[in-house]
Amino acid sequence: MTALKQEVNYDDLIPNNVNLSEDRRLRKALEAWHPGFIDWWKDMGPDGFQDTPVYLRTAIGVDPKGWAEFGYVNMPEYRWGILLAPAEEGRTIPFGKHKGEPVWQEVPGEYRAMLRRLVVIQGDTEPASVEQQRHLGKTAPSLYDLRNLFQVNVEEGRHLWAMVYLLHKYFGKDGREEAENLLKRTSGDKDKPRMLGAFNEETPDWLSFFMFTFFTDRDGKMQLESLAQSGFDPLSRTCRFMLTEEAHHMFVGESGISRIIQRTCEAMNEAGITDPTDVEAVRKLGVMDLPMIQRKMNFHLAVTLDLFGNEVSTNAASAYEAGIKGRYQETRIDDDHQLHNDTYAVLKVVDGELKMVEETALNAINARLRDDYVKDADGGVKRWNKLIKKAGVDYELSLPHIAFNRQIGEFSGLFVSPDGEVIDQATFEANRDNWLPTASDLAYLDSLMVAVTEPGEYASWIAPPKVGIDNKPGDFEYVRLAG
Ligand code: BYC
Repeated sequence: MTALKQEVNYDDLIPNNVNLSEDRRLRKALEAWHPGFIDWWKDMGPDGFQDTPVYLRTAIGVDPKGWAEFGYVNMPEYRWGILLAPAEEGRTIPFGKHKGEPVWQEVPGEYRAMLRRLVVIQGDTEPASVEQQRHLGKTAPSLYDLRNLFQVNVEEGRHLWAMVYLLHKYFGKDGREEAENLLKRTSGDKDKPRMLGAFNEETPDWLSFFMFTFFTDRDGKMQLESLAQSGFDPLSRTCRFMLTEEAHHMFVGESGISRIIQRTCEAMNEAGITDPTDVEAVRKLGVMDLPMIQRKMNFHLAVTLDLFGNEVSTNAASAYEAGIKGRYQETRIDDDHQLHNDTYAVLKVVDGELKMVEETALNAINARLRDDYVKDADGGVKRWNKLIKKAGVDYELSLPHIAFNRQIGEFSGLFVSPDGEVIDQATFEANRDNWLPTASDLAYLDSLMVAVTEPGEYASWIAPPKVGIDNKPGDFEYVRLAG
């Protein structure tokens, strides 16, 4: 398939490659939404850094080779744009009952409600994460990390624009209302919370931030990959371009935790501490002990697995059949992409025990995506363990069992250990402090959260990165705090 090029227009208030200047009605609607977005950004975006020049990457095109440029930007002036990956000539619907038919350029009436719901849920997560990360700028461990936080934030803002574009362009009046509502819900708000559980959790410290970008942004990757398969071509193209940016968010998470682990192991070695579970001794060094990192992993994985919805879901089956939301790497899977005669093994609770049960493949779409996610996340954990081993420290991190501490789906209400053993509530509670972050973990983390603002310097608990952003030298001033 050949890609059709579409120039990016940077003269408009809203940079875009969707010919906004020729679609007066849409342009006016988006320009009317714009001030509300800026107000939301100023009220709910990074607290206290609105007039600070930050060395940011801005998307300036959709060519994989040269899509971004770097420069100092005050965040409210960031060029949030609407950018779709190039259209592929002759693209056909890759799965479901319309498989092989030309992709839709307009919303098919029968799937309108389903599509709108998926776009709204996707859109809701983007501003939610910015809200969750709002206060982290005040305690950044370095200017490098501060800049990465803000990069993630502005790109989540752009992803919100991406969904708002779809709502305005394709869903008429109710799309415009939904776009308004995306700015009205707030993470953690008692009356108007964000739609999905994980996006109402707090992100109070930088370990939480790195865990969030490693685990929860990776759900973003998997969901966007599935939506990028969509037969509704504008959604597919939007998600494909969003994925280009998403990669950096997971890099921030994986490398952030790698740098924390590296610093912990180095400090332990320098001090001659050989027992990684001697938490008191390790904490005296001002670094993050590995058992606490494990407990944080347990928490973040469970919360994120809940984002995949019910393992067995007729919603997901309908979206697949309709050709609206596919599987991870759909076009690379060797089957008929209709799945009427296929099954997929799903771990379920049978008479109080965990057992693999063959489900129809269509109903198991969510379970399969979650399985693909776990494999992807496990790759990162293996890389962390290599670092620990290389440092000569005797400790291994591992992902907890998928049934551990779940609130949504098959395992909700069940008590399961991180090893996957079904237990009773009393046993769970007795072990809670070994398995999930404790009040003392959180207090210790809080005590470590002190901003480091000298270029090239880092907090006691994190190693410097191997290379700078945009290949900048170690003492580069990524954020000009002085003004
Ligand atoms: N919390 O059949 P079910 C990202 C609801 S992250 C609360 O089980 P389905 C990002 C569900 O809405 C990716 N409610 O699930 C990351 C439904 O309610 P209704 C975001 C939940 O529909 C970091 C009911 O339970 N994108 O991009 O098959 C930073 C039964 O639903 C939860 C998407 O998720 C929950 N955890 O699948 C920034 C893609 N889970 O409608 C960004 C779009 C389920 O009956 N969304 N429910 O009232 C979807 O594909 C699907 O809606 C879900 C759920 C995968 C979320």
